[in-house]
Amino acid sequence: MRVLVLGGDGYLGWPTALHLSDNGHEIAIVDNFARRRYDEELGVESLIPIEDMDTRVEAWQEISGKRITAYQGDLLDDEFAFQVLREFAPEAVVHFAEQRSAPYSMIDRRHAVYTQHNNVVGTLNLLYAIAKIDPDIHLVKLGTMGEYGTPNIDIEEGWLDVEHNGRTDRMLFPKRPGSFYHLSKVHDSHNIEFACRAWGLRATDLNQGVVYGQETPQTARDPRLATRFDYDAVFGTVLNRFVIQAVLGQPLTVYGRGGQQRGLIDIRDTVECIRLAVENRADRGEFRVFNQMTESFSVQGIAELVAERFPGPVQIEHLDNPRVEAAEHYYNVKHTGLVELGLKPHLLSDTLIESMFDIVGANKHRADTEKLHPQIRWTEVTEPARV
Ligand code: NAD
Ligand code: USQ
Repeated sequence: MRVLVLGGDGYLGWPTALHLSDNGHEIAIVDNFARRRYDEELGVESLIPIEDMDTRVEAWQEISGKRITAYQGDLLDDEFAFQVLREFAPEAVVHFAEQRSAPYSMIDRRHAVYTQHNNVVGTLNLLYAIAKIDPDIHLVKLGTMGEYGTPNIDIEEGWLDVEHNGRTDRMLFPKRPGSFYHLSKVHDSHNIEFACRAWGLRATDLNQGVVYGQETPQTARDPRLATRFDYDAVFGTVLNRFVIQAVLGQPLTVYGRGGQQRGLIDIRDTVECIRLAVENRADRGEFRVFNQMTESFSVQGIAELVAERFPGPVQIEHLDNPRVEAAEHYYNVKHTGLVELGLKPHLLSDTLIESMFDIVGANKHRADTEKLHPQIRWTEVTEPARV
């Protein structure tokens, strides 16, 4: 299939492009390199060195003999979005191209506005481009488990059968997310569901949990194919952070008591889930939702697991939680849709953590320990003087 990967320079977009290319699909990627600019703004770098896009694409062609077309451009530029869809004529579009950090979206008003504008308007431009150019294109969109929040009932895959005052309906599962970033994904989901209903588009919304890991079979073939690995308090995700903290001999930073629970997924399963969603497309008019996670853990449980596996002493520190989230809560998520399509999950109890210690250990000299400590507090309302 011809698959366009939006956000193809990012942590997940690049390994997904390689995985799909390796599986025989014809791939083009789009990126505006915003993620590399957030690094400059925050004064951090990926722990593992990454190449520029031209070098990555050339290296893949040299190693696999397969070509990936790269477009530089911004989804906020509607003419660009329309032009790429016309030129590449994809059968599926995989959409990763959003600002994805919850703490970044909570820095101040400017960052909240940027996040929602970038994510919601970019997706809206894409919906119009698909509807106008070829409504048969399957949109595979990265959402997040955090859209649901932590309700005191079981979390279904996107939809909920409701009985109210003797009447029943099938409704989008109620959402109660925990940051302006997570809220941008809720707004996207509603816009996409409406476009499926109004224009007969076909879409799969993948509510993905927190991703961990750095290598996939394709990225491991050559250092020039490496994907990024974020460890700082703004973009680093919880398990990746705990691994580098253990390696550096720094305390693991559990926020609050660590009773908050999350769905997790190995990066190798992320790329496979995308392949399964692309190859098994939604019907015209269907807004299909999968919960793209394989296991649930409490944050304290993740810290204890890392401490248990690390071959050395590890200290766990409980910091005042900089976020607003439930200290303890019910969490039971249905996630069978992707398994029914053929996903065979890698579980955290397997050997991945050990291999992460090695990869991270080899690059630990690149870490800036100053960037490990969280500075952004959800309860502070920060209004910069100028936008
Ligand atoms: P990332 O920031 O590494 O990658 C996103 C890419 O999109 C970046 O390369 C960025 O430059 C690009 N981009 C952003 N806005 C753009 C725009 N307007 N036009 C063109 N390109 C743009 O993020 P990631 O970790 O690879 O996440 C990818 C997607 O998966 C995101 O939508 C994120 O919300 C979702 N997700 C990520 C995780 C995770 O743990 N990393 C978990 C659940 C969901
Ligand atoms: N946490 C700690 N200590 C840390 C870092 C995080 O206790 O040092 C806690 C947080 O308080 C939170 C949990 O770990 O309860 C997860 O935090 P995270 O930063 O790993 O994940 P989150 O902010 O939710 O965002 C990440 C990605 C985002 C994606 C989301 C999936 O950055 O793009 O959407 O995971 S989910 O969490 O399922 O919504």
